[in-house]
Amino acid sequence: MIYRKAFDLSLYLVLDPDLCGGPQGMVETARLAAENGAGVVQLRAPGWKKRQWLTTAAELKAVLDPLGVPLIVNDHIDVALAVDAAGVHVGQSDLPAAVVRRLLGPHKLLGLSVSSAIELANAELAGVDYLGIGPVHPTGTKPDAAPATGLAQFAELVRATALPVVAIGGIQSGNCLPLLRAGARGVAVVSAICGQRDPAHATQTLLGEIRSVLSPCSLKPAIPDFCCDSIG
Ligand code: TZP
Ligand code: MG
Repeated sequence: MIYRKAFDLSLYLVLDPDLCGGPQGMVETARLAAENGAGVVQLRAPGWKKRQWLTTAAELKAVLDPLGVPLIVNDHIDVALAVDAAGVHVGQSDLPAAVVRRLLGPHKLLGLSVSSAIELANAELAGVDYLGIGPVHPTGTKPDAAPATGLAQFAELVRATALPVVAIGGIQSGNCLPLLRAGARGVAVVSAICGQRDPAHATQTLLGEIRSVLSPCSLKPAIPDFCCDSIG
């Protein structure tokens, strides 16, 4: 499956090992979210050793592949390639996007985090498929996050790029709509799903809100290449 041709950013789950209660909790949370409509799952575990990344990435891929949900690996292109993940997501202090694209080849997804107008202006966007912009709201999940953009600056950043944007940071059911109306193609959440008592229900609630704004063609289509975000 060449996910780069069709990917659904509408609800993008970023996993957190602490909130999920460890690797097995991450796999279970990913399964519940994917079964209930999350369009992308990212493995993110800043404190982990590489062997743990590899093991959990392989387990996640085994769960997500049959559901047709792409697995994105945060930061570690070697792990992504080793398990044949759908793609990689990098931030401002990781390998540059152009280097990652060269190593990844043309078919895998590549996401880039941006938190300000300066970062966006300086970003090398060739080969990048989507931007994660945030934190939009203050978040306790990422202690080293940049200051929150707020809605108005987020909207400006979305207007300043032609790439599809997923909003991240402090997003939960009840505050998705203004971000989508500002042009976000979807929302990325950690704590709104990870560590929730009922991740399946949390996923459904978020998707209900998202679907009230996004057109059906922004959502995962029955025919994969028909109307998701796509390139070429
Ligand atoms: N990048 C920017 S904010 C953030 C990341 C990974 C954490 C978002 O977590 P939450 O719990 O959805 O606010
Ligand atoms: Mg990073």
